[in-house]
Amino acid sequence: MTTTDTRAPGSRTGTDASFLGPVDLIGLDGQFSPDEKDLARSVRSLVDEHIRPNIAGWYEQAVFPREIVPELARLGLLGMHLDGYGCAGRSAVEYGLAASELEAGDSGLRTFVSVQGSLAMSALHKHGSEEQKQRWLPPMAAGEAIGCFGLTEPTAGSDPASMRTTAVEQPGGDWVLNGSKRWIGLATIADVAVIWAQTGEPGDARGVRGFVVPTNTPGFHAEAIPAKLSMRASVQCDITLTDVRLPADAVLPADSAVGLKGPFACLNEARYGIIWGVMGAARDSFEAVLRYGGERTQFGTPLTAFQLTQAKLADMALEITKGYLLALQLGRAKDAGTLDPVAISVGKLNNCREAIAIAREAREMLGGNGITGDHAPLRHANNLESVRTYEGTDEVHALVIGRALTGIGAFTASGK
Ligand code: TGC
Repeated sequence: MTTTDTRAPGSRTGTDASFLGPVDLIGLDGQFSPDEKDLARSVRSLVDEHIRPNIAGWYEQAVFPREIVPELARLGLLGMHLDGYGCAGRSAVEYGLAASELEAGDSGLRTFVSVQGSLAMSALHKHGSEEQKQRWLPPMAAGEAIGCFGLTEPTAGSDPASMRTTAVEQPGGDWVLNGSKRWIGLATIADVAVIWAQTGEPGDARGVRGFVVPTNTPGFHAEAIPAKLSMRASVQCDITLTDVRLPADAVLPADSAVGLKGPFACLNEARYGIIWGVMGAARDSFEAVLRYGGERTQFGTPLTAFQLTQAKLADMALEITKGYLLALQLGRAKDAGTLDPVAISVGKLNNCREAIAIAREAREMLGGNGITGDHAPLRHANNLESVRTYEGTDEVHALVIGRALTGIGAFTASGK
């Protein structure tokens, strides 16, 4: 038997005005401060005004919309969690909410903010000299300079310690870099690249150092990776470095940047943003199918009146709610300075896995119409293929969690 609730979807008692929309059945809204919600709403307005009307076209034509960069800068979203140097100094929770709203628009646009802020700017902010920070951070926060972060290589993805890019110190102190990087977001449009290179013996994780490389340095070449089936409104690139000569002061000098813990500290920032971001894509997929299901009639009944549809919507809502709760727990810990990298792995693995399942389920519920660019879920699902892979695959994060649970590293057959 079908009973009808005359209230609109999402108008349940206590959640009438939840900024998270109809998915918020447990009053998550009350866990956020007015400032946090205001920030989320302004990012949502930016997405509604500048991204939603155009994203299907950008995605189809594989265009990264550079014109969006000043808008992101105007809201203070570039390096927003950093202090000083023109950065907004926002909290981790605010940063997470912004990532979530941006990714409700498209993962590629959220990735721009992550690569610029969490990777390139964080590397400079955490590990750079005062001169490096003064030179690059203010224009990067203003969107006048774009940065990229080169860690991954054609043969070194999950295992960055095996990188082959070398930096050799010359008599007189200059450095010469040779090698290649792959899957580097924004490299073709970047003004500056933070390149991680081996200064010691091959495979020596402690020999890895970071270098600040203006992309107009002779020998630096970036090329966009063509024919992607995911993150099409975003740029990922190959970089080749051929005898790139840098002055002595191009190295990131801080002790925190000596060895692989230098780039990993930046990956923690980007992984943290993903935990929130992907829940935005999941929420947008859920809302798309909730709307569609209320309008689309089959067998004389709106799809949302079918029990199987409601069961799927309920499962989606549970996972989105749990995903936001997890993100919020980690965000509050980050703001308190107590966030452990293992907890970031928990969030990244869980929320990516659930978000992609939700986006795929939403596509299925849209039927044939769901494979067109008129509906977001398949675009989200395709994008999330990249998001679940970059910044640590599911397997890497499962093994980080496994090591924390058992005390045994199982990354290699020899049990490292
Ligand atoms: P191990 O090699 O033994 O450790 C090296 C040092 O790093 C420290 N460390 C961390 N520090 C802070 N945060 C973390 N999350 C850290 N993980 C490790 C570690 O304590 C050690 O420090 P020290 O002082 O002893 O030298 O590494 P491990 O055995 O701990 O880790 C193994 C594993 C597999 C987990 C790690 O290699 C890993 O996370 N691999 C995945 C790498 C990854 O996520 N790659 C994606 C990079 S993203 C990119 O380049 C392109 S996408 C971005 C774009 O769009 O441009």
